[in-house]
Amino acid sequence: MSIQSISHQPFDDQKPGTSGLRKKTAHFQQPHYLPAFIQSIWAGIGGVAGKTLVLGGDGRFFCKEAAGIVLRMAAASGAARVIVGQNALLSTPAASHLIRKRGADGGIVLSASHNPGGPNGDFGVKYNVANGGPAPESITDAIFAASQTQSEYLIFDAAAPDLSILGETPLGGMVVEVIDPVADYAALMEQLFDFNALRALFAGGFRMRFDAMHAVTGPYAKTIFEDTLGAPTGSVINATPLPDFGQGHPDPNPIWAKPLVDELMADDGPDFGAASDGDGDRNMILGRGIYVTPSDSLAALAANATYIPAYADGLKGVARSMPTSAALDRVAEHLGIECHETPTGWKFFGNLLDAGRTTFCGEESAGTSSDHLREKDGVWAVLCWLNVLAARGVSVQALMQDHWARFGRNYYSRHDYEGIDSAAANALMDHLRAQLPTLAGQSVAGLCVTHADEFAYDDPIDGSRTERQGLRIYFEGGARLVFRLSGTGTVGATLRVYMECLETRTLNADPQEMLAPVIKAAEELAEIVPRTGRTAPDVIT
Ligand code: VG1
Ligand code: CO
Repeated sequence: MSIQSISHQPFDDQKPGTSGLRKKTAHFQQPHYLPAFIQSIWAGIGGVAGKTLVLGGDGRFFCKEAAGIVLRMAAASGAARVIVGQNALLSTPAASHLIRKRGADGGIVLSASHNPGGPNGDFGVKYNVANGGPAPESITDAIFAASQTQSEYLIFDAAAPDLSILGETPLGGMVVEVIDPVADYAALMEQLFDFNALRALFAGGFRMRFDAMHAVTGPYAKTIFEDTLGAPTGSVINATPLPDFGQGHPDPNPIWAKPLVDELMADDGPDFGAASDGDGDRNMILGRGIYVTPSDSLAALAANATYIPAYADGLKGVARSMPTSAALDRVAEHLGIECHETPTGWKFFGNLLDAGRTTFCGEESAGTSSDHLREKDGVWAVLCWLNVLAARGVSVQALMQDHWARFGRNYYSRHDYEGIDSAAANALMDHLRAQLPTLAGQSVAGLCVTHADEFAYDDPIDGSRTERQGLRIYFEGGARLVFRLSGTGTVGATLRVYMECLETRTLNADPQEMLAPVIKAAEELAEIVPRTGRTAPDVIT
């Protein structure tokens, strides 16, 4: 066995986006591409020698091969130990928990999250730091800088151990420790929630359907909901992780999880429905006859947190990404706690969580979590809902009606225009940006603009500033419009348009109808149709 040093041309496109580096699978499979990026990670974190890492992925095509490459490279560069999920599986929240529990220096998650997988799909690599959370921008910038000049990587020429077998195996001077990917995470969940109340809930005939979308949460959901809590077999569907996610799109929203939504909308549908994404950090929540938007789910959980044992003493504060609706703000005001507004991407919650300034965090894109780890956590969010429903003895529908009656309803929707021409998308944003200073006081589509700006975030803990995080237009009466370009796509540009309005009287209308004036304002201001050539969004959530 020896260490090989391989030379290559540097790559110029390895800038991590909102959540790691994502590219077409074939792009990642081209010679030297993945190893070059891994070597850049080692450079960006000040070397891997002597360090302990956690490694896993969402089971998508190329994960196992990629895990072998990471292991051989970690060994070649002197890492002490890599803790890896059996068969290279680990959900993103489970990886975050393991990093914290084992005191590891960091971790690598092989996933493109909600993006489709397979030879023609997407692949991705995320790096998490010692607190268990996504690497902050200072580190992703250092990784990118290294990737632009680096022309050599080190790799062990021996094969990595068989990852289907639990236990420790040496690889050079490094230890590869293959662990059960579910056990530690399931034990953590048992500490946070009232599992006896949940067992009683299912024993009483409560019916739930959890769609794992052929992605990584299947084994976690089976173990926790069926084996531990007694939900009937079959409550968890699409539970086996498949390399191509069964040719599906593992994004838990009403478009990609439509069969589940249809089932819950039936008169005799289950009491509760949920789905998770490729790497298990997202969640979608449904009750019989109702879809709960992620923004509302976050607000409702914050309002009911004290029904959950881990949060019985109340929340220290809450945080949401900027495009997430202000429903959370209304709850925070009522509770008298801080509510932080951060840029899109979980990495911006890390400092607030570490400093004890916030307990619950969430994003409109179906991410919700707490200070129990440093990622968003799909199964955790589902357990929160089940625990609250069990403690209050109400349905999802009744809980949300009660919530809106107390706090008002922030009608909310996001319209995505996917794979549009990058130059056209940038021109659209530039055109909008140029209008911002003069919008206040103007009337657009019958709505009066109160103020408009481009969001920049000053981190209250480390003082870092992050600019250009989305264009915001506020209207009289509490309506808001936000525009930003996605940082997770792999083809062209994706324009995201986020709309909300506040209603305190009409609580059960169709969001698209309630938001019609805001949608019209978005089209007028951004000239969406002429500039993108699209007459309708690709995805409406
Ligand atoms: C999207 C979401 C964002 C989320 C990110 C990663 O980013 O909008 O809220 O944090 O995906 O989620 P963007 O830049 O495409 O809007 V995941 O589940 O990939 O880890
Ligand atoms: Co994800």
